[in-house]
Amino acid sequence: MQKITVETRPIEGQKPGTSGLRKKTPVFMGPHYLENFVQAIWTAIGGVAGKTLVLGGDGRYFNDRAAQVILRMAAAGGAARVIVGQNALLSTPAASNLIRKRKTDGGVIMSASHNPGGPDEDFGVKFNTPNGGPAPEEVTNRIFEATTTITSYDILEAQDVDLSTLGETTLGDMVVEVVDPVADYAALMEALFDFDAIRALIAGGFTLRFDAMHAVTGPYAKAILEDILGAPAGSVVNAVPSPDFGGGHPDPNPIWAKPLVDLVMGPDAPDFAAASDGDGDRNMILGRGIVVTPSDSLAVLAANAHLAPGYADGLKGVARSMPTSRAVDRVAEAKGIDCYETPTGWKFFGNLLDAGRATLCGEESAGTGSDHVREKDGLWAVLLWLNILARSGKSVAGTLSDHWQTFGRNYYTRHDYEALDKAMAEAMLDDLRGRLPGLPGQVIAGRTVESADEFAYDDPVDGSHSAGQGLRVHFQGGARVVFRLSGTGTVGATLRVYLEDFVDDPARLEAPVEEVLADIIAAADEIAGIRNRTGRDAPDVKT
Ligand code: VG1
Ligand code: CO
Repeated sequence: MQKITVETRPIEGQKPGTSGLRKKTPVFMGPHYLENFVQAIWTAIGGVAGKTLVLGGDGRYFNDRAAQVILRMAAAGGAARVIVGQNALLSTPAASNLIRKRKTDGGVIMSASHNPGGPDEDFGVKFNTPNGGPAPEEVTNRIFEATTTITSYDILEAQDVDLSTLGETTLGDMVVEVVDPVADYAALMEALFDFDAIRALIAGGFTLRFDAMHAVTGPYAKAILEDILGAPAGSVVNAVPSPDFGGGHPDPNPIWAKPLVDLVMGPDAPDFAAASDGDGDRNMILGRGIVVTPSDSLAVLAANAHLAPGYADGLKGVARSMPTSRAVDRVAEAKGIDCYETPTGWKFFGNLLDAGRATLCGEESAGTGSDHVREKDGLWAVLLWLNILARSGKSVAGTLSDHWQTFGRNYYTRHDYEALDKAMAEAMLDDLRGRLPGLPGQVIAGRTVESADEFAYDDPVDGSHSAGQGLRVHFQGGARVVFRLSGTGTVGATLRVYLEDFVDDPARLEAPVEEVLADIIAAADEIAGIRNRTGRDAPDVKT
């Protein structure tokens, strides 16, 4: 086996976005593309000589091939050991757990998360640091810089490593340790939650359906929900990871998980339903007759987490991304704990979790997690919900009703306009940015603007500053609209419009969301000129 050095040149556009580098699969499969990026990661972390890394991915097309390349490059870089999930599979939270549990020097996760997979769809790579969390901006900036100056990369000339058999092999001088992707993660879940209570709930006839969306969570959900907790076989559907996710988007929202929504709204609704995304870090929670908004889910979990053994001592604090609704803020206030507001993306929660300032974190995009790992965690959220329901004896809908009665309701929706012309979308937001100072005092669609600004974040732990994190307009009475461009898409630009209003009139707590938010939606369109500029009549996705 011989190490070779391959000459290369910088490839444009290898700047990690909200969560790693995501590109069309053919781009990633292009000459030197993956190799350049991986070498840039090695450079950014001071090389991999003598280090131990974790490697796994969500099973999408090219996952298996990319794993072999990354292993050969780790070996060429002198890595001591790489811990790989069997068949190169690891959910993002399971990878985070392994990085922490085995005290490694970080890990490489191959995933484009909720983006579709396949020869013509999306692929992605992200690096997680030794705390198990996504690389912070300082590291992703270094990775990007390295991609702009790269001249060569090192790789071992070798046969493929057998990743289907558990146990240790070697690649050159490097140990490749193939592990069961589920075992350590399942043990962690068992340590956090009252599995006996959930088991008893299910044994008592409580019904559930989990849709793994043909993605990586299937094996985890089957093992935990069916084998360990006793849900009947077939409770977990679409449980076998497939390279193209069955042709759909593994995105747990009312569009891509429509069959699940139809199920809970129909006559055969189970008591509880849930779905997860491509890499298993997101969750969608549903109950009979109800789809739970992710922001509400975060608030409900924060209010009730003490019912789970892992959180019986209460929460140190909570954190949410800026566009996430402020429902959790009300819970934090009632509990007398801190609530942090961060930019979009899980990498901004890492410092708060490490410093013990926050226990629970969440995003409006269906990501919730805690300090048990350093990633959001779909199945964890499902289990916390089940633990809460098992201990409270309430239904999902009843839990929400009671929550709103206590705290009031933050009505919330997000409108996405996908595949917009990038220059047009950027110009639209640039223009709005320029007009923000003039908005306060204006009455738009019947609502008076109270304040308007561009969100920036100063990390309270390391003092780092992140600018340009979304344009926000607050209205008198507590309503709000936020505009930002997605950092995970691979085609043109995606405009995200986040809409929220607060209601505490007990008579208006169960109204249709679109009705309550109608004038905020109209105001958002007027403020940014969305229809005029995009020529679109309606958003592509409403969540
Ligand atoms: C989206 C979500 C964000 C999430 C990110 C990664 O980012 O809005 O909340 O952290 O995806 O999630 P953006 O920049 O497209 O809005 V995942 O599950 O794709 O790792
Ligand atoms: Co994800």
